[in-house]
Amino acid sequence: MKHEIMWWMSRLTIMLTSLFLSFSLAAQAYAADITMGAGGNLVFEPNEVTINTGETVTFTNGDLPPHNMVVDGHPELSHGDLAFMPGDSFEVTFPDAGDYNFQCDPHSGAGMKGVIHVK
Ligand SMILES: [Cu+2]
Repeated sequence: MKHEIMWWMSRLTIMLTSLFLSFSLAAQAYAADITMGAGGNLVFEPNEVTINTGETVTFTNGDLPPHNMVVDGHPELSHGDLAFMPGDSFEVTFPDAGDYNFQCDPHSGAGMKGVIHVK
């Protein structure tokens, strides 16, 4: 009986450890945060980031919404829907290496553009 309890406890430890590891691996996939309209300026902040293949960038509204994020030549990576409320956010995962130029459609004329380098 005592051996059985020990066996189950070791099984539980292994399961909890692997659960914890998968959470920390998932957390690592969130590579960068970019604020749209940071500090009341029509900019992406930062407007240049470097991530690894398969990592995710989180775009969050700062001030002066609405904003969106359209990647040149990559509609599948773009988030054309406008985010209207301060604090609204969306995530984009970049599965392939390359340099991705992106812009906010309503504010590209004001220079609201950026680039993501995916290694
Ligand atoms: Cu904008």
